Order: sequence, then C-alpha cells, then structure tokens
Amino acid sequence: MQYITFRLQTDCNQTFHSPSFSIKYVLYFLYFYQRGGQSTAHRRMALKILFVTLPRQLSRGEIKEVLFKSPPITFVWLAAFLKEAGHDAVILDGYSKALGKDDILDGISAEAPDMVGFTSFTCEYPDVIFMASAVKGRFPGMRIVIGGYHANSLPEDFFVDAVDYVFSGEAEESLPEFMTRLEAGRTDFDGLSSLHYRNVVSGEWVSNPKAAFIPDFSHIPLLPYELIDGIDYNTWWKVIDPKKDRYMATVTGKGCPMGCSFCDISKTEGKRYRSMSA
Ligand code: B12
Ligand code: SF4
Repeated sequence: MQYITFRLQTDCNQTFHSPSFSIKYVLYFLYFYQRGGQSTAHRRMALKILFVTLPRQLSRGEIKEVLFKSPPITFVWLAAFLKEAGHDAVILDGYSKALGKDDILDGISAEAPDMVGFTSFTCEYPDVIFMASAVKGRFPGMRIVIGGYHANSLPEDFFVDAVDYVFSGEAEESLPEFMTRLEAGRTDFDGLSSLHYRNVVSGEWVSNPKAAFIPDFSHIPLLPYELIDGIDYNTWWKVIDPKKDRYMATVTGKGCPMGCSFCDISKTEGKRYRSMSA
C-alpha cells in the first residue's frame, strides 16, 4: 500500500475554472499588461525546461498507444515550483501521446528549450539513456537533466556522456535554485543539494549531499494543469465507471511510516507521512 493518495476529479474544468485559478490569472494579466507585455521572467531571460515523458520500449522502437493514460503529475508539480520562482517550464507527454523518437525530437525543436528533463522509472532506464543520446545527437548543446525514482536510488547509472545533470531526492527547492544559478551564468553548484554534475575543469562527476526531506508542504503553488491540456487522460477511472470519462491527478501527501523491506519509499519519500494542506 502506498501512503500517497490522489484526488480524482471527474472534470478537469473544475480545476481550470476554479475561482482562485481565474483570479490569479486575471491578476497576472493585469500585471503583465502594466509591464507593457513584458513579463518579469522574460525580461531577465528566464531559462526554459522541457519535461518529456517517454513511451515504454522507446529504445526498442516499439511504440504502442497505452490503454491507461496517466497525467505526468510529477512534471506538473515541478513546473509549479519553477514557475513560482520565475522560470519557464513546459511538458511534452510522449508517453500518453505515444510519440516516437523523431516526434519527440521535433517536439523539442518546436519548444526550443534551454534544457530537457526526464524522470526515470527503473523499467524505462534504457529508454531514458536512448532518448538523452538522441537529443544530444540532434541538439549537441542541449542540457539534459535527469531525476526521479531510478536517479534517487542509483544516480551513478546516469553518469554517461549524454547526461549533464542528475538530481536524486526531492527537487521542489533544488531545481528552481539550480535554474536560477544557471540563469545568472554560474557554474558553481556548491551547496545545491541532491545535484550530481560534472566539474567544468576535470569533467569528473561531483555529487552534492542529498537534500533533507522538505518538512512542510503547507505552501504549494497552483499546479499549472494547462501544460497538459488537451490530452484525454483516463487511467482506470473509465474502467471503474464508464460514465466518467475525464480524469486528473494531484499530489496530496508524501512518505510512508511503515518501511517494508522490499519497498524504497521510506528512503525516497521519508519515513514520515507528510500531507499537503487543503
Ligand atoms: C501515484 C503513483 C503512480 C500512479 C501515477 C499517477 C499519476 N498520474 O502520476 C500510477 C498508478 C499510474 C502509477 C503507475 C506506475 N508506477 Co507508480 N507510483 C506512484 C507513487 C505512489 C507516487 C508518485 C508521485 O507522483 N509522487 C509525487 C511526485 C511529485 O514526486 P516524484 O514523482 O517522486 O518526484 C520527485 C523527485 O523524484 C524528483 N523528480 C522526479 N522526476 C524528476 C525529473 C527531473 C528532471 C528532476 C530534476 C527531478 C525529478 O522531483 C519530484 C519532486 O520532489 C509512487 C510511490 C511513491 N510514494 O513515490 C509509485 C512509483 C513511482 N510507481 C512505480 C512503478 C514501478 C510504476 C509503474 C511502472 C507500474 C507498472 N508496472 O506499470 C507504472 C508506470 C507509469 C508510467 N507513467 O510509466 C515505482 C517506481 C519504482 C522505480 N524505481 O522505478 C514507485 C516508486 C512505487 C514503488 N516503490 O514500487 N504510479
Ligand atoms: S513501505 Fe510498505 S506500506 Fe509503505 S508504501 Fe512501501 S509497501 Fe506500502
């Protein structure tokens, strides 16, 4: 049993059209308008990260449309923290859209990001390496950033030529700080928890200590669900009740106090349940 729970919504519009959502965007529009159409982020040349999910078996060239399409909530979540810090983040859900290698490369070209981020289920490890190499092949200067489950446990598996940065652990605070430093032209990452990077002089991988678990999630920025608008997510929601045809996920808690020997959650999410405030 996982002690992370998800709130299911039958209609995504509940999120998109909630009063707080609308008010925030009206205020943002007014702010933007007052600035003469130049957002703060763009005025200081915000870096843009494109998060990409990958279809299973991508590296084998067997791209099949999946039956259950689950929203890439990890990326929506990280994008919220990045946007709050003034960075730019977009998502290409290659998993749900069943995109092949060339489609993903074209998607990257269309978004023209400064860096591409992949998450890493262990079962898709070969696909992440395959796609990172393909991205470097077509866009040699593109920075590749990896995080997620496999990187949390075995970051050194990603110490390969095609990868520039690896995050192990929670990245809500470290990823925005990382992008802030890059924006400022800094190449020192001292004190940036959970980051693995190459020393600019020696090329050797350097591993910073892992971040402590974030103790308090009482402040969570509004999740930018518009980044994954237009995809018909379903998961098993439709199977449970075919009348319900729309599905969305969110994060309501992290961690588990139990510590079963076969499960890594207490290590990767903490041995204490941390719930999000309502
Ligand atoms: C919810 C969930 C699901 C839901 C997903 C719902 C949804 N729409 O997202 C469903 C049921 C669909 C699902 C399916 C699967 N799941 Co699942 N799932 C989870 C669960 C419970 C929570 C994941 C989550 O959303 N966490 C919250 C987000 C915000 O945090 P996060 O993903 O951990 O990411 C943080 C860091 O890792 C980091 N990070 C992550 N990615 C990146 C990328 C970059 C670039 C950076 C910088 C940082 C970064 O930053 C984030 C914020 O701190 C975890 C267990 C757990 N408690 O973690 C298992 C878990 C992730 N699932 C797992 C597995 C195996 C699967 C499946 C492969 C099962 C299967 N055989 O089909 C599928 C894969 C689905 C897919 N897309 O390919 C394993 C992964 C183990 C591994 N080493 O790979 C886990 C860890 C459970 C376990 N211990 O076995 N899953
Ligand atoms: S430690 Fe045990 S109870 Fe907790 S999430 Fe893992 S399997 Fe479930």
